[in-house]
Amino acid sequence: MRPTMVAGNWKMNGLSADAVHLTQAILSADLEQMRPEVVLFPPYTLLHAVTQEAKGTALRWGGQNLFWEPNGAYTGEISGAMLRDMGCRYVLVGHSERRQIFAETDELVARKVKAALSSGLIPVVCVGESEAERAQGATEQVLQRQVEAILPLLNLESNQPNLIIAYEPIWAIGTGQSASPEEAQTVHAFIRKLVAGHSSQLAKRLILLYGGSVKGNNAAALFEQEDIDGALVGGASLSAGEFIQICRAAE
Ligand code: G2H
Repeated sequence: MRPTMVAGNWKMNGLSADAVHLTQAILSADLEQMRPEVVLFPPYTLLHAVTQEAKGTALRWGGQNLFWEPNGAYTGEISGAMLRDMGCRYVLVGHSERRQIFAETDELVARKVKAALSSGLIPVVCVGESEAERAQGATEQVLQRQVEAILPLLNLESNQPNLIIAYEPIWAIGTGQSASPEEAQTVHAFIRKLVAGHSSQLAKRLILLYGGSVKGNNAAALFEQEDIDGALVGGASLSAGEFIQICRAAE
């Protein structure tokens, strides 16, 4: 059985007091007893507050993005080493908001994944098709392109995958319209098959998260699917009660 993960992507939301309150409320759910790895992705400015609350607990945290250079004259950017310094275990790479709003290409995403890996972070690489691509029947083509761009970075010498993939159909993000469990399963199986083309062993062990309007009331049905190993949660992760409900659904 693969491990499960529930991750909260807070996006550009929250001030220090919100981070303290939300982290404390999540910690009150006794995460040690839960099966999924529970991870928070706060904005950079809140990493310190989350770290202060979560250090020494089962809760993990990560950055929402990183730059590929380790340091230097890159105003406004954050490196993998800086995230490690904040105790991060994970980093999101290639979220569709980064790809769409900040023009991140597959090539840039791959550079970031490489930088994350060499900093000792586990990249959670986001992939997903837009509404228009879906309507054109291009879902598999888009995913193949996005996934193939990062697969050369899989460490084939290890028997544990060095990255996580999150499938987030863009048409389902923040819209309240999640993919149905069956639709998501079909795509997850496709992604796992692409990975199996490089290593069947790693494909079996790869954690594949679903993201896009996951809520307390639809998480369990998604998690029942064979190839869905957890969720990357946006809007619903800003409510401790709802986020905990999603974590419990992954038990
Ligand atoms: C997709 C998801 C979290 P939401 O972006 O990454 O957001 O759950 O709000 O659709």
